[in-house]
Amino acid sequence: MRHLITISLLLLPFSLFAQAPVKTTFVSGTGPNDDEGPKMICDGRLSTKWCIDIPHQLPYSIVLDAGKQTSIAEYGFATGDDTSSYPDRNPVTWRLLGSNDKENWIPVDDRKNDRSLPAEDFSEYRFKPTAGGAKDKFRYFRFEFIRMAGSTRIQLSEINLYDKPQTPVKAAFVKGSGRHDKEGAPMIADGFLFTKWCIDEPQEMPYSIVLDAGGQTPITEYRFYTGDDTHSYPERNPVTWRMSGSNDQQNWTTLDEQKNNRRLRDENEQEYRFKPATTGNYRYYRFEFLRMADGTRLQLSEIKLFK
Ligand SMILES: [Ca+2]
Repeated sequence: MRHLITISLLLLPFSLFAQAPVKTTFVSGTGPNDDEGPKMICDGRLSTKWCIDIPHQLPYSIVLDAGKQTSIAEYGFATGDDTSSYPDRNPVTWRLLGSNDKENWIPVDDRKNDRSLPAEDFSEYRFKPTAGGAKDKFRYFRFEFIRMAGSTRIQLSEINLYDKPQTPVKAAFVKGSGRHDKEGAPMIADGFLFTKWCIDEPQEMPYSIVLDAGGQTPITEYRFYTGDDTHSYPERNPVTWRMSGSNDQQNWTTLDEQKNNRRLRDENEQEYRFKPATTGNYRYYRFEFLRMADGTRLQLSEIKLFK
């Protein structure tokens, strides 16, 4: 099953990206122009990657041409074909700069020790630029990769630029496990990270939450947010869960299943993004939590859906 999904992604490389990225062409980059060279970063294929280990050339760079002056709402890094085995190659410290003449470069984004990229293959993670030039229009964009998670080798299969941000879906709480008190299930969709769903009712497991997208809406990404004291209680993070879609709240179709996924860390109010294995035209979305990192208490501050 997992194999079939992987193969279909390779055959339809753009299907992974819910929204069409800005068309870019390669200008320059660090490394030899071989089959794992820098050109592979914008060939539109997840099956090819930029994978280099040339420490004396650090920081590694990639320059892309957006074809015309463009304001970048978000950019995405897609992991490689074996990132689950080599997560140490994920970049954690980098800069993004913009220019219109390839000589004067303005900071667009700056990331230090950002561990957002998952230890997963072929997985795109998007970032919203926040530096001084984030809202300005540029034709050329230069990425400088300063540090990786645990190695001097970097690997990424694609870098995508987006002129529009991913669209959040306004989802209303329908029902959920446990008492609806001040740490009850409705807190999962109230829009605040300082309120949370925190439940320890083993007889009700698996814990579930149902959200209403307001109309039939294919969901291409969901995000979990940890609680206000997850740093002290990381054992409350979910590790095994299922996401399903329905239009009548009776017949549910499984869209994603995660087993023993340890992506959520011991950090408060942090965002973690997941792509469902399947999307469909559903109005209601259910999350069932089957196991936590340790024990039977679950806590999350928010679940958000994106189309
Ligand atoms: Ca590629």
